[in-house]
Amino acid sequence: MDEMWNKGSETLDRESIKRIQLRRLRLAVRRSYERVPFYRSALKGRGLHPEDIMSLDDLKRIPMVSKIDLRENYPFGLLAVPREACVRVHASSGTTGKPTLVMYTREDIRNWTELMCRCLFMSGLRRGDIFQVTPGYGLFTGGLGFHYGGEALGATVIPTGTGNTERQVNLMRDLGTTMIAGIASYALHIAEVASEMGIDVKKDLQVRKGIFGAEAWSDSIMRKISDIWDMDCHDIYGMSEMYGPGVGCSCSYGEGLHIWEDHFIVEIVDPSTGEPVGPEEEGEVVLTSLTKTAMPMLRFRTRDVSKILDAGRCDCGRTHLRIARVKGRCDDAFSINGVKVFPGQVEHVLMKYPEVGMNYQLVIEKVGALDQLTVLVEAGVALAESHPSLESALFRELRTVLGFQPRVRVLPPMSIERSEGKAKRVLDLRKK
Ligand code: DLL
Repeated sequence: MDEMWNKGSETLDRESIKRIQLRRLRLAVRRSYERVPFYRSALKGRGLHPEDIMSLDDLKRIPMVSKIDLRENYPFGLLAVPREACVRVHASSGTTGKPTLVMYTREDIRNWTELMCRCLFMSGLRRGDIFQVTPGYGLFTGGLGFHYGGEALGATVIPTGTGNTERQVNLMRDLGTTMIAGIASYALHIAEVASEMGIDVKKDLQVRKGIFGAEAWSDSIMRKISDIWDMDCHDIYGMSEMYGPGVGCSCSYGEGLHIWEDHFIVEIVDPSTGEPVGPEEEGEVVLTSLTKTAMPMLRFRTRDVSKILDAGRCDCGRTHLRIARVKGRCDDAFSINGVKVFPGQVEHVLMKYPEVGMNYQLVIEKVGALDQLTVLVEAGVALAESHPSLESALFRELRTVLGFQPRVRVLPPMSIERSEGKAKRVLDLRKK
């Protein structure tokens, strides 16, 4: 049994969770109907009145919302409170065109902070820890989300934000940072920069705990980060539309992520039809916020691919259901001559090889009438001359996993461009 930040809420029995969910869902639907014209007309369009929501099963009758609805109602259209009641604005990262903005009341910030405390505590953060927050501060929810959680929990927070990696490493060494939060690919980049500075992250730094998220990262990347840093790693999930990071997190048993069901309802649907999939089947994650006041979100289509794991009790003692680690986004998957590929499938193969370095990129082009996938992968620092044998080993395994023949090119370390935010893994030149 794990220690917990909020044992009462984290170990609620199933009946209590359902009761809380129904009460909060009915309230959220009523507030949305009464205060947000967009929701009122969407619900009316289905012939639904808030009083029709009598059980959790009725959730299915509510129409789903997507990022497009947020953009169309930019900037204040989905507010369920007067703008004056909002104390914070964030935006979703990586969007093209109009950003999708999200707003928070004081109560929202309080709830978000509570969820962050649960996740951070679950990942090992304690009073007395020195906690370095490396995701960007600003419109991205990563920096301030971790910051507020870390402070409320009572850790000493270092708000470095992203970038200036040498300074990050110097601070880690000088202040004795014990835990870091970040985007998974950035944890690998920090280790590379440290090694160029002559710093061994295992021996010279005291960072032994890490919490990462914001992009899909495979089990093998997690193992690589754990090995390089000698660190206990946790996976945290979330999105701006649901406060930010903190929707769920992996516990010390590491089997998927607990989703805080007293604040969110999770559904998994078939991305093409929107219909629920069977138990433990993979599909698109759809989330309903139960406590957000400024911008309630009813059945938000995340585009993320996951599945609900066995809802039985986890050995950590928490009762909130678990979803599998997010595999990617429905729109990340690309098709090579009709074969569907998730970048994570390739990553999983690459990271099994210790000779493989920190970074990779998938380039897709048209060669004549056919699609061609080239896997660019950096060699680890230690690899000098055996590129051809690594290339052919990777080629053989990728061919088996993917079912077609990709090209594989092993490049020198540090030759693929780094990004300070989420990594850009796929370069689809067919779209240019
Ligand atoms: O990325 C919030 C966040 C910050 C989460 C820091 C975790 C850590 P957005 O910029 O709105 O918010 O992007 C949300 O990122 O729909 C997923 O596609 C992806 N994502 C977030 N966490 C994970 C994760 C933040 N643990 C989008 N695994 C989501 C896989 C993740 N994908």
